[in-house]
Amino acid sequence: MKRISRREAMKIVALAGGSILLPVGLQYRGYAQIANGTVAPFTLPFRTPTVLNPVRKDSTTDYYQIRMQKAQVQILPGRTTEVWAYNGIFPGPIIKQRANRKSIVRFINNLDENTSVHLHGMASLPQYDGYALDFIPPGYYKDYVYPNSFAANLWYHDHGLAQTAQNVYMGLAGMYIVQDDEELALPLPKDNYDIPVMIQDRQFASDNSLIFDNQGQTSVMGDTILVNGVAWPRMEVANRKYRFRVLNASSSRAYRLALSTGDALTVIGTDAGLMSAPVNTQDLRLVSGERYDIIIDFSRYPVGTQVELQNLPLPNNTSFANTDKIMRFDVVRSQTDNSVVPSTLRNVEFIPESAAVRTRDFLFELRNQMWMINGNGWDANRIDANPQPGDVEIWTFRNESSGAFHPVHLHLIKSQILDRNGQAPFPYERGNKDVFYLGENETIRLIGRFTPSGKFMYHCHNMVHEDRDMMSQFEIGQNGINPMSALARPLPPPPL
Ligand SMILES: [Cu+2]
Repeated sequence: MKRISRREAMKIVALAGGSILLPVGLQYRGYAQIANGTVAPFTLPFRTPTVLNPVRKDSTTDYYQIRMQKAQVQILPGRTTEVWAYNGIFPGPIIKQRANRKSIVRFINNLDENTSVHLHGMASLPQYDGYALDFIPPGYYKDYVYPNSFAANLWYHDHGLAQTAQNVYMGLAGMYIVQDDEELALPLPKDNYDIPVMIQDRQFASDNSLIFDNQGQTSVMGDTILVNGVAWPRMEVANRKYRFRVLNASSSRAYRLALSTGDALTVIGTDAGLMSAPVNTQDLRLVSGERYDIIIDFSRYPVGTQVELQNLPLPNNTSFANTDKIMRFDVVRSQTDNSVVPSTLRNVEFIPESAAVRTRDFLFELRNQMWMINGNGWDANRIDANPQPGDVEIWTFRNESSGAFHPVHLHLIKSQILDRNGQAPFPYERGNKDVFYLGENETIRLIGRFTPSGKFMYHCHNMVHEDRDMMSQFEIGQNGINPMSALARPLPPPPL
């Protein structure tokens, strides 16, 4: 944690016009907006990212274009911060799409880095899944095809081999929301009361530039919590229900969300869509890549109440002065609320254990200073699991260490947790998911149906671990589409 000397503190006070009295020797962080590199929690207004409009539409498809570029953005008071951003905004624009309408998204690389774009949670064909070696080099573009086959809260982010952590940290992440008629027909909070919440942690230098420090290939843990790119925002709300689509888009940090009032959060959806029924929970933990759809009912509070969204402690999360806070809701007005959280949300098919034709075991561990799965690192020429199309399998993930947790992510398929250390999963985890919190000394078993055919990655979603080298691949069936079969092309592109 950064501390400043008395002399530096006096200099800051002088720069601020001498109007702020700072107790001598007090750590400045959290006290006032007085310097670059910091801001007091709950002083900046909440905002949501821009929704991207398609360049054009036809009867089946919406066509989008996103340029990856360096940009200077205002994150903290004072100097701007250089980011590597989709369309130059941080975080990237939100894409909202209807289920079963196709998207074609052209990503243009105007950065100096290799990139690869993964739409996390989408059942994409292998050549559009953001395979780690399927680079869009600087000066190239690639058109990704997305089927949008089911409603869920997804996100697109960089997946370039060995540089995912830094590319995402510098800004390459955005949300992608797919909705279907069934979900839209539910009386849940909508429009201005349906809010995306992307949580990330960052560390800033005194000139407000981003510091990327992976602590010797272990984890990136920032001291500043950003929600939709704003440090610890303050959101004015009405005393009614809101829906929050929460995504942990941090490189490494996990969160354990809770309300300062001690009241329950109502979970209505997991990574891959709505749950069968809402679940109330006092707190909720989520690792990098995980999404939870939650309802907070502010009608419990009189106008004038301030409710903090807190981040409770978790092992192997590095704590700083204000990393126990995420954002604050200020109940500022009363309003009638016609929204309802139905007791049945969706018919989620739970696959019975008896349907599984095979079990596979995966050990996630640090070996010889490398993050490994079953003793192996990444090798594009090696396949570590080969289910046949339509097979139901049980995969067991083991973490025998107390020194790290691992967010395990499977591409392509959605699956369900059977148990964790032999116990039922948390009630709020009982839905379709694609990222699994594999905690310290935990063993989890999940069940999923592997279809359709093709070669896809699975890996730790602590992006520092993923980069070195906790990533492998499965292949469903034989002779599926090669992930490298739709390579990026040099600029300029033809019209979309
Ligand atoms: Cu890991």
